[in-house]
Amino acid sequence: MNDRDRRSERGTATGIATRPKEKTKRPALYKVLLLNDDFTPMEFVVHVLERFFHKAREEATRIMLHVHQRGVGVCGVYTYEVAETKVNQVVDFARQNQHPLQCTMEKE
Ligand code: TYC
Repeated sequence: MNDRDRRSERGTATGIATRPKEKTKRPALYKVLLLNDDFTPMEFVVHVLERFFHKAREEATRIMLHVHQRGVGVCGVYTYEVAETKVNQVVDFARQNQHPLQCTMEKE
């Protein structure tokens, strides 16, 4: 315990507020990635990007074509739990529709 803590306990602190010692850290961010495959219809991928990533049709189409041509692409960047939820929603929705679409996350 330091002098300031002792003064504070006795109630004789001078009332100068100090910042808490612990720094508030920004949360780690994760990229949600879509992977290309030969079977999932392009229109389904565009729909996924609209529905789960709130992309407008033009942006959704641009991302889908990028993944189609390059093999992988970023749908969005989120904190861990949000990214994990998006990945699960996409994979579940793809399976429900019998498409092999793959979605993963990666630390930024
Ligand atoms: N390659 C698919 C096709 O030609 C389209 C596609 C795009 C699939 C992006 C998955 O993440 C994907 N029908």
